[in-house]
Amino acid sequence: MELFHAAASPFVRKVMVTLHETGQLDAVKIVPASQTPVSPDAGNTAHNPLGKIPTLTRPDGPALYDSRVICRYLDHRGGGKLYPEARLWETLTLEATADGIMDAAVLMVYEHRVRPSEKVFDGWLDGQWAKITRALDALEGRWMSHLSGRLDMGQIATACALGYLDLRHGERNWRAGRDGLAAWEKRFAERASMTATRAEL
Ligand SMILES: N[C@@H](CCC(=O)N[C@@H](CS)C(=O)NCC(=O)O)C(=O)O
Repeated sequence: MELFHAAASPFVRKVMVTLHETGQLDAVKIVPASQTPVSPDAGNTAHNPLGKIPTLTRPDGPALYDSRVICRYLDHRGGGKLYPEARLWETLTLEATADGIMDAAVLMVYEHRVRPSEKVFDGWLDGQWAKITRALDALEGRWMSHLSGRLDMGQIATACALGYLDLRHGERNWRAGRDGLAAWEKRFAERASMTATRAEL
């Protein structure tokens, strides 16, 4: 299998952490890909019409995307422990919450990197950050017990989302007033799967 990859992408990191945690790193060849909405990667779009990463090609079927599909596929292939039946809907909702943080955080980066500076819309940036703060407050207020349970995909996605906030929006200090989430992230970041996939500024 081939994984279209960029180290800084939090969505790609979800896949990489899943490969680590399920012992399948050797099953995947990394293919570097770099794109934005206005400059797609031709190799990637040949498999994924949306032009986003991660994309996973397979010898026995069409390419898979997006990160939620790929992670679920890899978990199924690797033994099926990361989406426990007993708390499936909670796990999927937590993963969706984390993915939503990533979506908003990535769009904020594109707003500065991709849009011409005279067209940057501060109100829209504020709206994206407001989504992130509401989601972080929900994590701190409602999800700590789930986060502290057995490893699942919701936890992996949350850790990747928080890691991306540190990477790209560190100055906004997401930890302020969220001691429980900050302490959880500190512990989770020590996992070998997380240290092996950390991107540098
Ligand atoms: N929902 C997708 C989001 C993936 C995504 O937004 N990836 C970014 C990189 S972090 C990308 O490829 N952006 C290029 C684009 O939007 O055209 C997933 O979970 O995989």
